[in-house]
Amino acid sequence: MQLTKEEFKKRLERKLDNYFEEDVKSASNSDLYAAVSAIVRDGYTPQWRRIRIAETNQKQKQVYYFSIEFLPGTLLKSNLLNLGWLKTVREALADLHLDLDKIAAAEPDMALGNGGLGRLAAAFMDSLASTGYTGNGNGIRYKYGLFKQKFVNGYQKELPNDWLKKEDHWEVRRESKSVLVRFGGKVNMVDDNGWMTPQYEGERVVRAVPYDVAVVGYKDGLTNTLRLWDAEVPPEEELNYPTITDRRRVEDLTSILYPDDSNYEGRLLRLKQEYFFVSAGLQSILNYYTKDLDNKDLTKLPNYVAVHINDTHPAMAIAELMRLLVDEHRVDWDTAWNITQKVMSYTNHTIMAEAMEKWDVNMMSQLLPRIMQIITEIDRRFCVGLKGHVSDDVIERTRIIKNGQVQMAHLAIIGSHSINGVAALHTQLLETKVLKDFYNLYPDRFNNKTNGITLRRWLQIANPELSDLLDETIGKNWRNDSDEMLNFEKYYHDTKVLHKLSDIKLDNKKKLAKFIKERTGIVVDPTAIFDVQVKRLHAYKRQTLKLLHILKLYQDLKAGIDHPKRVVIFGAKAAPSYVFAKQVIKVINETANMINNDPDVNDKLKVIFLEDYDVSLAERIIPAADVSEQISTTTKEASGTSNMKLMANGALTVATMDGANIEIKDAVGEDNIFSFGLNKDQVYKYYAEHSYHPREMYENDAVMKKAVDALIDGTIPNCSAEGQALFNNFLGDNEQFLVLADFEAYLRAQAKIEQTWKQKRLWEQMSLVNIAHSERFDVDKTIERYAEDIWHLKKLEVEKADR
Ligand code: Z15
Repeated sequence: MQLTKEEFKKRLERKLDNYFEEDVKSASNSDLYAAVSAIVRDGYTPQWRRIRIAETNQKQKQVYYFSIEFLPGTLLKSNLLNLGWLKTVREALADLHLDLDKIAAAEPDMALGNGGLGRLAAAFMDSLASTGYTGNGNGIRYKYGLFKQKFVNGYQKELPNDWLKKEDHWEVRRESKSVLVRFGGKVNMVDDNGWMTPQYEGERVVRAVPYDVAVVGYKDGLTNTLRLWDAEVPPEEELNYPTITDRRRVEDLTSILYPDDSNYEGRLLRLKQEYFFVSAGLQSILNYYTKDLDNKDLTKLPNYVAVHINDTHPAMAIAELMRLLVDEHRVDWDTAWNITQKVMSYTNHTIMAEAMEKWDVNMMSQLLPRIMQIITEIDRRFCVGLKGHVSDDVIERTRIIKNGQVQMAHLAIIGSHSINGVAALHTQLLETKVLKDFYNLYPDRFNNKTNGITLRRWLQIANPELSDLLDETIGKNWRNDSDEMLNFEKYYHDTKVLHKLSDIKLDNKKKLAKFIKERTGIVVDPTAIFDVQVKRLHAYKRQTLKLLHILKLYQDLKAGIDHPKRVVIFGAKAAPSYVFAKQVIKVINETANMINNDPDVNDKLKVIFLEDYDVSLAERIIPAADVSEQISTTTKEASGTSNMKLMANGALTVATMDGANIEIKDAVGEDNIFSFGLNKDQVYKYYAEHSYHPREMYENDAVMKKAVDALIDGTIPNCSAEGQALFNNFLGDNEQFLVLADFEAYLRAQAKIEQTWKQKRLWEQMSLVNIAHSERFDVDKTIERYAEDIWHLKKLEVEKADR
């Protein structure tokens, strides 16, 4: 039954009356948000229940995506879209003189992730439901999401993100599915009727309570579950937690999301978090398998269950499943190992050494004595198994425990049947460099799965005008079948369509300009080039290279050299403990201040660093971008996904040949992208030969010298210490990210951008080609490949959704 406008209005009145004793005229946006989201919940709840029953009846294999981060953003509009209600509800509200966008803005952003990795996990959830696979998310219900970023005097300050303050409208507490997770204590193995069984002494028991969030698939899709675990004192253990401090320690387990992206800190609390959600998730899977499915034969587990390990954070799942099988279900080791390997698969998201998790053996032994024993045994058997077959060097390099540390990536690889990278180049580097030894041992386990994005969110929700233009030109079916977006290329010579495209972009830029004015007080010209770099702040992503380009433009403008008008827009959070990243923020903010207030610049250049970049802000910025900055040091960005979102919205990419940028170039052709910079062989040559000498480059290139010197010669006010830090970094022989090596090539690419910008029609044509080819990065395609190659899933058969 499709919802009509009239029916919606009726339901809205009823909800407002029941919940708040308000009517549509008196209700606040946050009341309205609560009422509309309640209607949405009523809309999917019956199907959610039906799907769960169908799953159990059909006993189809299911995937459980284990991830320490999920970053869905807001859910109201996306749930409306997926239910097929978005248009009706928007119009019904408009009839009542209400604005859906304003109501939706009252929803706190569910920021239980840092960046690409968490956003990918959320996209996978949406896609599994939309493509019809039963996929479950397994993660942590952090009380505080990723910190809110503020700038004070140009410095980043972090504020807690208390997203649950107003209660979350999507989650359902499922106390009956609670399980117990054990930490610490001592373990003794005792013989129990011939089975060596652990006896625990003095361990602490924590109750894991799941909060389920419905994942509503698009149109006729499924309604799946994202299960997030919270930690509580078990009612039967109250006496063991007598003080408030004791209790708080339990609650603290799930209280904060570690704010580091691609950077590992060996904190005990983080290790606790990892084990907590892994153990809870696996226990609930086995409960379902043995009780709901009534299956006693655990050797068949791989026919029903796939567990995916998203980066190494959940890699303990391998040892924990072994523990549950061997200790609790009394499966012999070899059989259990066989089951485990078939169940587990692992995605690697980075080749950077500083992101590789290595846990201290002593720390792990104290916190998780039995898990440490099991990992030790896995490691021992791995070494024994290889002895004599490969050199001892290879064994030493690949074993799990080394120098008193547990190499989590090694555990993940050894215990899984599939290891994938997230873009073609990334997988190739894993195979030939970073994980070469493992690739030689297990070539069949390695495969590539290039990342994807939710086009539903980034086009249909974030850019409705462009979506309408696609409807008018290629018809509506691209909304169900992204392949059809390729037909948009047929309009390459269609002047009317090209004009419309540029009108839509201008419109989106006006909206962003208005937002920028509201947030910063700064007026920007919507006809300028909107040049966008949005992503975490990280040395390897090289916001610094953009900064040097800005300084060069500024110096040109001061010297009377003209450039097309440009607004550079940054969005980026730095990990609170990442000193260099924070220095970069300070210098960019001071540079922005200087340029935005310099009358000589005459509004030709503006630099806008928007605070608190998150999914919601991305939805405002990305549709308004002309230029997409994807300028990481080649080999360092595993894939990138903002590159895909920006492309889908018609931005032209300036790109190093890194990560998925290469595949974007393959898709659009080299004439439709501005590629530049060192290739991977040149990068590795610098590292191998220690031949990078940035000071020589700086001394021999007057333009570069002038831009770099601006950091230390007093040009930029109020940041001499930070400017000096950047300066020293750029000129050091061990500067790994090779910023100066790419400077000149980057300037050339930017000059080409300026040239192209002046050819309006060509620009629009390039933009059109980018939009058309973004179909290649539709996350549904990525998910189909995971489902087929790694998880071996079939689609659930359900009657067409009755919503
Ligand atoms: C993270 O966001 C990514 C990798 C990591 O190892 C961690 Cl800990 C966090 C990112 C990659 O940097 C990015 O290139 C990739 O697109 C994204 O994961 C999703 O695969």
